[in-house]
Amino acid sequence: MRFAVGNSILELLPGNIVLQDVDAIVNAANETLAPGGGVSGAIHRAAGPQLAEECARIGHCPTGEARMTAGYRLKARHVIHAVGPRYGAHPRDAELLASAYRHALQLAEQHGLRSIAFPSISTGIYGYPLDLAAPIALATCRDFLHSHPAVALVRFVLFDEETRLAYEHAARTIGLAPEPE
Ligand code: AR6
Repeated sequence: MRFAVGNSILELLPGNIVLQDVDAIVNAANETLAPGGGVSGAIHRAAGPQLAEECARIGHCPTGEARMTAGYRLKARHVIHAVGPRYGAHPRDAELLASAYRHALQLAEQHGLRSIAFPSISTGIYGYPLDLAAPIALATCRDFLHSHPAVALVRFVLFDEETRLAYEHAARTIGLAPEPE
């Protein structure tokens, strides 16, 4: 499913983020930037051990922020490690989740990257309810693209059916109109 946002594209795609041929893929990281389970484990396995070495040199990233590394053995040239909140039903969760997406997008733009692929940050091990996280993720990316047209493509790579359906539903609820297939 694709949505036009100004001259840019916001896209929802089922699949595996490690296979994406984009300027940067985003990792759902933790504050230590150490390889974890979930999408982080998959990205580190595919990129090879140099990715964890570069992450260890950076050392830390606060929740709601992001850091960039090379992509090593991945097709993607860069990995942007974004740290979403561990869900605790706190009002600040929403702010921190939006901030993690925004930081990742800002890093991409600052480095002249034009295409970026996200997983659904915080909705796995970190327990953020999908029906709450999906509209925040999509609205944050839509708003960023409106004001930063240099980023041409934001793709959400949705690993399972439940996540894909939640994002498609959220796209409708925030008023994104799909382009004809
Ligand atoms: N491609 C795309 N999405 C994936 C893939 C993949 N290959 N594998 C899993 N997902 P999670 P979090 C989806 O748990 O909730 C890590 O260990 C998954 O189905 O990876 O932000 C970190 O080190 C879910 O929809 O990230 C942190 O400690 C989404 O990716 C912690 O987990 C995010 O799930 C972060 O937890």
